[in-house]
Amino acid sequence: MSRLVVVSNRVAPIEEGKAAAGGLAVGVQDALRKSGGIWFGWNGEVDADPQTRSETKDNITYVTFGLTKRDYDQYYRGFSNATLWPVFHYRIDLARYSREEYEGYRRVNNALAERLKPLLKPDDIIWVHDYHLIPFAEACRMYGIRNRIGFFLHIPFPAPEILTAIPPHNELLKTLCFYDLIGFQTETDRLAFEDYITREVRGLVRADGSLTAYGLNFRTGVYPIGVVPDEIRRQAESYKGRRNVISRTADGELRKTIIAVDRLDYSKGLVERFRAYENLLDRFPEHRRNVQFIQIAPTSRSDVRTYQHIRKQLETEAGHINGRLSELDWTPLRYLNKSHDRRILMGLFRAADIGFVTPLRDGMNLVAKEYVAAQDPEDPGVLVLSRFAGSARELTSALIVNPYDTAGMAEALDRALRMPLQERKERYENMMRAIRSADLAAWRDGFLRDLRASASRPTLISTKRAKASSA
Ligand code: GDG
Repeated sequence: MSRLVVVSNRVAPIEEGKAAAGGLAVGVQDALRKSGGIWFGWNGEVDADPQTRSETKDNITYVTFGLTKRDYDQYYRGFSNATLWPVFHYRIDLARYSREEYEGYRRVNNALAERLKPLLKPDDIIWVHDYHLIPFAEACRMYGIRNRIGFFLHIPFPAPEILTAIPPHNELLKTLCFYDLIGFQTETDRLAFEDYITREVRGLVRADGSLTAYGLNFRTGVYPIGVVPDEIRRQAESYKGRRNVISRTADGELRKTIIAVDRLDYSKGLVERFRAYENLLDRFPEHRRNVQFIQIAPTSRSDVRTYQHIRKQLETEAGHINGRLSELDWTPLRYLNKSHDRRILMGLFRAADIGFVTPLRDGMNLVAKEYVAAQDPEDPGVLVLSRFAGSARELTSALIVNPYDTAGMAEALDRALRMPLQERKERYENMMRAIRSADLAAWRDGFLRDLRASASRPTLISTKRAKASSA
């Protein structure tokens, strides 16, 4: 079997079973372990003189490097996270565009391709992850890399009307078409991409699903990322600390618990969620004192300005709710702005009566699937899920809500709090069927099968030109 080379912005910690390892890291590690290969990406360090490090464990070599401050500012903090992330999540209002940052983004992608080239064998297949690396395949072709290269977009692909807000959208999309296979989380994302290709650049979509645009031939596919349900259930069952977390009412009853876990990001709809919870307590006062809401939201990308703003806004909102509604023996909302061990999270999911997952836009949202997989089949909780999460396409037995509808979300919470056991079980079983049939292994194997089946590309551009554009 040919070796696998994974390229992603960040390389996950090397120690196996590390608490922080999320779904993507587990899936990638697993795929690499099967065929052996390289995981290539940034080590998270910013350094004046960044070094490349290589470490081999069993059949996987981890090749990581640092970024200079300029590369970090332009490629990571700038174009990736201040332009692409907000626009791809439909937040043009939060996006900024700087030509220098875009050039930095292209420069870093070129430099990474140049660094990867000497590590490759002719029959390696290359799997590239996410929006930081859209132009990576084009850069590889410029350096004469002829291997099969596939790309998976973890976040949504926006409608063309939104995408075209990015000034170099056409150039950016052209670079994307250098991949042999482009994978999306949902059919909606894939159709948005096809819409751009057919309407903006008059590309061709053939009956067999292959596409031609900008003189390039490539394929697309839908590969919803999944979880490892049995492992989640084991982790959830092994957590013994829930007694300390779920508080009791004056009568000694366990309080109904609503749980939410997100990276602190404006796409996750946290403010809207807090307001919906407040609306529940105002309109259905019988739940007061009998319910608690635990929101875990570890800080992310804290040096991007819009992230500092959302953090302040949430602190204000949480303070407002607790200040207005708390009693001496009841705190309605517990907002924890720090990360927790994965086993604890899975245990909390199992202990909670409601998983409240309401992003304004999300490629998939693994938390929704994790919450369901962690439940006790004999007494499962209820998932309240935003229609704008990719996972809502599969988890149709959740209570589906619109995160812009505060009153509607409060009503869904009320319904979930009252839902009889039989209905909870039926919904849970339907969702588990969907989770099992599209688990993490299905995502990985489906993508790699299609990538292996695709034809590798000839070198299109001379190495001389590549050197000039990466200088
Ligand atoms: C992107 C896309 C897509 C969260 N807090 C802690 C913690 N987590 C874990 C969760 C989950 C993961 O992080 C978050 O995954 P999500 O899918 O919910 O969201 P993003 O981080 O935005 O991921 C998303 C995903 O890529 C995969 O393709 O689904 O749409 O935006 O696994 O449990 N883990 C630990 N401590 C925490 O405090 N250990």
